[in-house]
Amino acid sequence: RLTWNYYHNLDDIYDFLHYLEHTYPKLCTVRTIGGSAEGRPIKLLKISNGRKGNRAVFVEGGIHAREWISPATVTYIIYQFVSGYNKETSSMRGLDWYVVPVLNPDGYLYSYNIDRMWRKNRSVTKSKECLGVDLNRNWGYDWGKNGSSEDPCHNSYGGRKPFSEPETTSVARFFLDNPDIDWRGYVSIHSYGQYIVYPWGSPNAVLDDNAELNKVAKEAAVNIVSAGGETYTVGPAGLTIYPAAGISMDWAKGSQAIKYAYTIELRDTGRYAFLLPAKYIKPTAEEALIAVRTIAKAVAS
Ligand code: 0X9
Ligand code: ZN
Repeated sequence: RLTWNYYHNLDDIYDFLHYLEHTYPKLCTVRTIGGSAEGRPIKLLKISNGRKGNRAVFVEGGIHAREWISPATVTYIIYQFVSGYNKETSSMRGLDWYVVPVLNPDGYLYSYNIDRMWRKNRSVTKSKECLGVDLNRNWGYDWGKNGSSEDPCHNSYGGRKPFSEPETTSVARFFLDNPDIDWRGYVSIHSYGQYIVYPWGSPNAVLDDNAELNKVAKEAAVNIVSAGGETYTVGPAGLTIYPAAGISMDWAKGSQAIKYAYTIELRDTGRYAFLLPAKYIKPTAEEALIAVRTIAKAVAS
């Protein structure tokens, strides 16, 4: 079991996934979809009632090492969902969920034990001095453009080519290997800033379905406030936060044609920033759960 009163280490998070599979065998399956640069497993939890024809949503957490609230929130969401499954909305239950709570296990461990502010993975680069690729600049859509760096010593280093990293490749390969999954949603969970944003990450043209994606994001933000939560700013990512190319959300939208692609930047707005105290895990995760439920409703309808 996990609790949400403090930030857990990687082993606890992975054990928790196996605990869920053991406790809810009809709903939960754990799979290792690949390995990290340092050889750690990348684990995925599938939540499904097994019905044929379900649409699917991919939820990705922990791509940035220091954003500890992301894996904490993702594990909270899956626990609330699975443990209260029968009371969940029919939209939630009518979807198959594919969840990777920690896409950057090496980075998470490094941030947890050695350098709290580490962001990237831990892969060896062309520079002798600097390690790590920004996994949210390494995806194969618009790679290397706006807001990514060619300097391995920079925090937004995109890698030597698109999908140079085993962490991003593991997700891309999972999609390739499973052509029958009916992907309709992709949610990438980060901190901080309190944003619910959608493509594009680099400010190209406005999407054809901009109005639809905006409507769902706004609805999520309104639902959060109605539940007594914080304010979340909504809009296209590149214009609302800053331009960033080679991000997972744009790959989901642009390369996989997944309609409802979102990035959620969790609490806060800068007071504690990446060092969000653990007492805020539960309220933050509750807000994210509301957002995910709102997106699920749109995906299912
Ligand atoms: O820079 C990122 O990858 C994300 N922000 S973070 O502080 N969590 O690192 C933003 C990704 C969303 N896309 C854009 N802002 N374009
Ligand atoms: Zn991030």
